[in-house]
Amino acid sequence: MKFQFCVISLHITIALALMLLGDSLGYRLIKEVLKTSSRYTITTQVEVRNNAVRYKRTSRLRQSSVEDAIADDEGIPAITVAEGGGNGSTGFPEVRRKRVLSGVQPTGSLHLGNYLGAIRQWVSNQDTYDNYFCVVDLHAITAPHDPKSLSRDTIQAAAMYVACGIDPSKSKVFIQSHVTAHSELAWLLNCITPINWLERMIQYKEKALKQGDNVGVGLFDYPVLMAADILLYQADLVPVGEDQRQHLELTRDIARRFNDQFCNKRGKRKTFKEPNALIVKEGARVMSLQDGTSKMSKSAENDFSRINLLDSPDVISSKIKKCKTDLFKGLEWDNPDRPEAKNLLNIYQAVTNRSKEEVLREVGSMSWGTFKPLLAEAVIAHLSPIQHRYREVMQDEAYLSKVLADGKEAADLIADQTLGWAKTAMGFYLPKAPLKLLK
Ligand code: AQP
Repeated sequence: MKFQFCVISLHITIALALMLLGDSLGYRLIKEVLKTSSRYTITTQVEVRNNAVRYKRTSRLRQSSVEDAIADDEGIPAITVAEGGGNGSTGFPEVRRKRVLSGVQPTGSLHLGNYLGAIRQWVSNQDTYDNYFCVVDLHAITAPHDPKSLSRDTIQAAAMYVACGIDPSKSKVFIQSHVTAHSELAWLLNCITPINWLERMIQYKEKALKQGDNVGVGLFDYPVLMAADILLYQADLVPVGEDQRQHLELTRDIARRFNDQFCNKRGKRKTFKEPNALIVKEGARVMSLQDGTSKMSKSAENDFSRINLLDSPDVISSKIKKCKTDLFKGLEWDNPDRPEAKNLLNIYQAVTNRSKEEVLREVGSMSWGTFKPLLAEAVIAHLSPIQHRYREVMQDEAYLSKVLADGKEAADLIADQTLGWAKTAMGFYLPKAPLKLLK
């Protein structure tokens, strides 16, 4: 702060000198300084809590926070407080880590594909990024759903994130519908997204075909809600598999269109950051146990097509025993005629944490009959500590509620701010009453 004050004073001195010399640059410089200083002077009190910075507002204009810099793509460094109170004891902002946003739909019990393709990778990147992981329950209702199971599936998914190793002291865990800005921003983005952009979405076409006559507008609009999820947090990176890549591209297009349409004046801050894909590891796509060419999925009718993370050892053994195989001898990875062999080897490699070469050396010459029990044993051993931790988390209701409440609070902070920027940029008349102070 002292430093800023000195810089501002110096600018004013130079500007006054230039004004005395009759130079219009002096006026412009004074204007710039006033503009810059207003950004800092409306912030009166900084507090760090739950790894988030909060600013008590003294102005109703907008909450000046470190996030201002994030959306400010004009060479201003993106800053925020890092985990554990930022740069030591002061708790003042430092250069922020790249932010990641991701989620899983509570459309049923989470399976090995969700874990190996998504959650496990979130866990391993947990110390590298600033993470926001949500259970995307608003997405879950884009297909016909059973109200009786939605809330159970939602809380179970949240507990499963923690059981799989998401550490709430490092990553924010929350439920999408608890942060109302998601729906609100989705509506704003709906109004600027051309229909033909959505008509091109492959996932919509595939899912609509599966749903038959019962296709709701929500399914069509799914990618816009996903864009809102990502853009609200000014996410830098979004972990995506091949199937979600088109949706991320659409998110970037929507962000660019919005910025071009509403933030095109010189010097005006862009509302949204264009996110990039965080490439998911090769081999992380887990295929159905009944068909090595289609992905393992929660909504597939046949429960024997997937291994649910909560399946008992007996169920896992039986599913692997009955999974589809082929008539070839031995096991191999790269034969295009053997998608099932590739899939099961991928799973074995992932749950044993070995290299391809090690796996091939161990099991390459095995028959299916020898390999299947070995695979079942490895999957059971890998999932056993996760299932144990899951039961602990589910039994500790107070803990889980606190995790979700803290996650919501942290998410609200950023989401409301972005939503405010979006509404301002679109020309909404915002409430004039002073905003409630953040506790
Ligand atoms: N089979 C899979 N292999 C690798 N990754 C997968 N993911 C899902 N299935 C696999 C990844 O899990 C994350 C969350 O997915 P989701 O539940 O939000 O949606 P989804 O991709 O549509 O998953 P499902 O299981 O197929 O759900 P339903 O049946 O409801 O549509 C994503 O990162 C996804 O890539």
